[in-house]
Amino acid sequence: MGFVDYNVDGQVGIITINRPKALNALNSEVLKDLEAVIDAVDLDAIRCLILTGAGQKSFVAGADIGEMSTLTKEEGEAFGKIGNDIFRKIETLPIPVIAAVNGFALGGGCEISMSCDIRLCSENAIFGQPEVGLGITPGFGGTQRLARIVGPGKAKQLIYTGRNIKAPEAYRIGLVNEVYPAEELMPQALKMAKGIAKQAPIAVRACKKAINEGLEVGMDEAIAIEEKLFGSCFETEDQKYGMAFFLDKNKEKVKEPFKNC
Ligand code: DAK
Repeated sequence: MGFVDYNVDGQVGIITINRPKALNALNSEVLKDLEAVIDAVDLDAIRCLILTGAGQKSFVAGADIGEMSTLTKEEGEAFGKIGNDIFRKIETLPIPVIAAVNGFALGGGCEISMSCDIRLCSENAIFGQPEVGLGITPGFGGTQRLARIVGPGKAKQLIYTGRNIKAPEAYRIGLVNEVYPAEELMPQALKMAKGIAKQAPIAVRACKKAINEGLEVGMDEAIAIEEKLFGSCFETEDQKYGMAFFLDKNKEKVKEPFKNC
């Protein structure tokens, strides 16, 4: 599809933003294609997604500055809403999404990576929210998600100064989970995604929901959310099989794949 490719490897879906001439910057067309690809993911078959950028140099170099430069206030708000709705869709997808950040993740690029559950990056990755240098605020959730991931102090420092950071610093402040040599990034992302896909899917989905929804509320409510989701796993085929397998003393037995029911 246009600016966004979609490939399947077993139970893992790989979404690639493919506009390398503009370092995969997000214009309206890219956002439209991205939404269509996400909407078309077969959630009965796919258990984990990887989001990456085409080429060796950039994950996503931000929202398209050329397109944004002539927006009116109303158009700017509308553009922000399109991006925010898609990023929120990624964040709340029932299955986990891993961002494989292969280079620049600036502005909207850093923001889309933060709407994913896990960020892995290459050694040449560069993260930043340079918007204040362009006369705007981060508009795709950057002020909110960066503060939640690295804490308000670090987030404010990065956003107010517009300073870009390299992979080791992103790792040190907890913005990325792991850093790999460029050629190992996709194999490692795939290995992690397949490892997730092997777990009981109902339980993995419940964990994502519990963590995301629990972070939005106070601890009492959060624990109640966890209790409900914990309870929802019982009587599923996967729970019965997973526990029966553990309790079976026959150590020769090989674990069957979970059935997602
Ligand atoms: N937009 C459009 N084109 C871009 C781009 C971008 N963000 N980033 C790079 N490109 C294009 C360049 O214009 C160039 O195109 P040609 O000249 O070849 O046609 C091509 O990609 C290659 O880029 P460079 O020649 O600049 O490559 P370099 O290696 O020299 O530099 C760079 C790479 C990533 C350091 C540099 O390209 C750069 O600084 N890019 C801009 C990075 C940036 O500032 N990103 C943040 C954008 S602001 C909101 C909604 C959303 C947002 C804000 C508000 N609301 C409406 C509420 C989000 C804002 C942003 O993301």
